[in-house]
Parts: sequence; structure tokens; C-alpha cells
Amino acid sequence: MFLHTENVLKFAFSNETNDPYETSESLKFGILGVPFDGTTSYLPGARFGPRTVREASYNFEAYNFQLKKTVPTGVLDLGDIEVVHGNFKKTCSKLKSTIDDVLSQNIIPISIGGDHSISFCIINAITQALGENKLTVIHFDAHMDLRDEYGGEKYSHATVMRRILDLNPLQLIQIGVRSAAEEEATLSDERLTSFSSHQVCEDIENIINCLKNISGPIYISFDIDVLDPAYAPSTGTPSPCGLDPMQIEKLILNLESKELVGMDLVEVASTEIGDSTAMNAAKIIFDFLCLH
Ligand SMILES: [Mn+2]
Repeated sequence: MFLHTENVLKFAFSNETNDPYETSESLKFGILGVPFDGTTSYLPGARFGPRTVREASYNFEAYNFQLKKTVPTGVLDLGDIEVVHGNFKKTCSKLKSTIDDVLSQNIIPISIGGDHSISFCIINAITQALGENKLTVIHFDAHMDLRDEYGGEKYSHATVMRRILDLNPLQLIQIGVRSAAEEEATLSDERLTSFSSHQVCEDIENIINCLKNISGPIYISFDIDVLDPAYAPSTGTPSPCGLDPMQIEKLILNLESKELVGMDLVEVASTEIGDSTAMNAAKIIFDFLCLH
């Protein structure tokens, strides 16, 4: 071991080891890359998300200035799933069984996509572990992702939240929406609450109150396109009139001390070092790590 070297393929401030038995920390997080973008419909490149978000993580301090906390020491970078490009079913099966293992070792999964289709596989594993009707999913996204099918496909980044509703969560709270098909915008489901990006701008306190009232386990699915393309241009389906990083920070930091059982951060299609999209994504993961 050389003193002044670091492995830049691992998330910053993660442990030297990725073996949970080699760390004595009681609170463990597992960073997992899922470089699958087989259901992307517009701009490709989300397969580069794990690599560019990890690279961007080296730009940050371990100390969280707003929360006055340091990144916990039990962060393991578990590496990337061996995806099968072009085959969602096979990729999903590998991802779900990996998440099953991660959960069985009491590790909180933090997955970096990849396109949004992968969230289904992760939430499927979490729902099986918790039981139906328990999990609150907070979904940050420009899009509702509630179509029943897209291009004839049931499993897609455009249908992922509809499939997650099929898993019977306690509730699904969407934040930042500004784009939907009529089928999605008019979908009536008592478990579903959708806040538009305009509602975030006009009355963010109302949404913060909604988040504060959540009890029980929470999973956060974060599509980077919830940010305005000014802040996150390198993404599969950018959509104008989005949120800014201050609004995102404010919403996320209000989840401090909640029962957060996992998160994913998807649709980062950066290909360059220093890209603002990957930078904003890494910041959200750091904030999540300090919420506990
Ligand atoms: Mn989206």
C-alpha cells in the first residue's frame, strides 16, 4: 500500500475494502454502479453515470457544511453490476439478487444508474424484504414515468414508476414534475402525490411539510433531470423549467433522521470530467450519506 495514492474508481471517502465483514461500523452504505442504459429513448450515455459520478465525488469535502456532519465511515463502494447491455430482464435479475445480498447484510444501497428502469429491480428487492404496503418512495423527476407501457415495453425508464406502483408501496410522492402524457397526468391512484416544479417554486414549505410527515421506511429515487437543464444538461431526457440545486438541497436536508432504506441516482449521462450534471449528482449522494 502506497501512502499517497487513491483509487479514483471508488466513490470518495469510501472504505479501502468492499467487504462488509472487514468493517466494524454499525451503519453501512453500499455504493453500487449500474451502467445499464438499454431503455434510454432520447440521448444515450447513462451507462457512463457510475464512472463520472464517482469521478466527480473527488471534488467534495467530507464535511457537510449545511448539516454540520462528516460523511460516515461505513461507506463501501461495491463496484458495478455486470450488466447485460440491451437486455433489461437479465440485468434486472442480477441487480435484484445483488440488492437482496446487500440488504441481507444490513447495508443501505445507494445505486448509481444507468437509466431509470433499474429502480424497479432495487425497489422490488426492498419491498420483498420489508413487505408490501410499507415503503414510501420519494421520486424526484421532471417526468412521472407512469405510462403502463412505452413502445410496447412494460419495463422502461418511461414506465418505471407504474411498475413500482404494481409492487404496492405505501405511497409514491413525486417532486419536480413538469412533463407527462395525458395517461399519466390523469392517473388516479390514492397512493400517488405529485408536486410539479411550479409548486416547488411557489410553495416549497408545503412540500417540506409533506416530507416531514412521512413515517416508516423511505426510498429515494432521484432522476437527475429533475434539475433544470441549466444545471444538469447531460441527461437522457432533459426538460426545461426545472428545479435548481438550492431547492433540491433544501428538500433533501429536511429528510434528516428519517428511516432512509436506500436511494438511487439515475440518468446521469456525463462523459466529461468536471461536468456539472455529475457534480450535482455526487452532491446529492453526499447529502444523503449525511442524513443518517
Ligand atoms: Mn426523468
